Amino acid sequence: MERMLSGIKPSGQLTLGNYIGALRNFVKYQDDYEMIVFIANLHCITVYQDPKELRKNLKDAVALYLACGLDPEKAIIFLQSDVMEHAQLGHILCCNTYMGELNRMTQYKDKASKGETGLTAGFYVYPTLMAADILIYDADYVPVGEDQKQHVELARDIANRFNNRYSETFRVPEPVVQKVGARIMSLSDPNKKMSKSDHGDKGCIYLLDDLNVARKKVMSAVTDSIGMINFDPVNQPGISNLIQIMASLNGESIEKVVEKYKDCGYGEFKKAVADVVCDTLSKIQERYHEIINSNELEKVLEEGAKKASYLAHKKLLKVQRKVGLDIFKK
Ligand code: ATP
Ligand code: LTN
Repeated sequence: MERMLSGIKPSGQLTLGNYIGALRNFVKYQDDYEMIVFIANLHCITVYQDPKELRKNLKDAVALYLACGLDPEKAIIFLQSDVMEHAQLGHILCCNTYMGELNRMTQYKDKASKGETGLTAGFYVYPTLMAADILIYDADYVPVGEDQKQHVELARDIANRFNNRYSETFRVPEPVVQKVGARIMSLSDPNKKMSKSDHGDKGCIYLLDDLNVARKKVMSAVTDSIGMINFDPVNQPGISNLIQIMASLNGESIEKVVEKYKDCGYGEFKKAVADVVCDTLSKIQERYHEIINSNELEKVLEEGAKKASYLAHKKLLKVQRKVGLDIFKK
């Protein structure tokens, strides 16, 4: 069976964007692939996190993984920092990556070009740790949102370079970016991605939002004065975003949604979107409340870390041998 791997940073509460762009797909994939999913807590601390809040976000993220339907019987689910080999391989890959490559990574480039101060070295080498996450398990496919594709491409370059330098070692992974829902936008500013680290953004729907709050956010989504339900992300970014949310959650095509609602006013359409969003959230939240205070979370993470460590350790030893770090064979 081919292997698929992905991770989410718990840098805040998980959002509807994370669900549509990532989690929901992981659940589908777990039946057809050997699925490995983890909580990228090491990536998360590349930007300072309040420890208490981070711990809460981590726990909620695992509970939400399960609440959204990830099944520990089918997928390996673990916390990144529980598998030490990620950071160790990260260092070795860092030594096989050029600063020029890291300078070109959009996530870094954007912040650096805005003159943002206080960027950490961890943030700069973030893509090499991500490459380690992927390559250590020989993943065939990496489902990510549009914004992360460049990082998977770098992981491919690093894998090829390493394989050429030290002989065949890593499988070269393919990014998988879905067509609909790869970039859900903020409801208050549809030109900006819905992002969990934009704390206090009224246009961000959190999976654990009170249903009335979520409904209000949809009802006050920024639209336009054109007054027609069209899928036109350039001229009607707000309405197009709502169409995309509706299509993703209902499993319908964009065209079908447009056809169905083309004669509706914006208010009526927003109400229909709010219904679908609230229905999705209420199912997730029901399951979340069942598991958040059970001992299921600890068991899942312990079991997941055991399985992942076994695979990661074997691979790291192989890499260390290739690089010449060992003296005696282990
Ligand atoms: P941050 O604000 O900390 O950058 P984020 O919410 O943007 O976080 P990530 O942790 O970077 O999300 O992403 C986890 C996964 O969810 C990735 O595959 C990412 O592409 C996807 N994702 C995140 N936000 C969206 C979105 N608005 N639309 C679609 N997919 C998204
Ligand atoms: N950088 C990713 C999270 C992430 C990831 C990974 C995704 C860390 N390691 C490995 C896929 C594979 C993000 O910000 N979404």
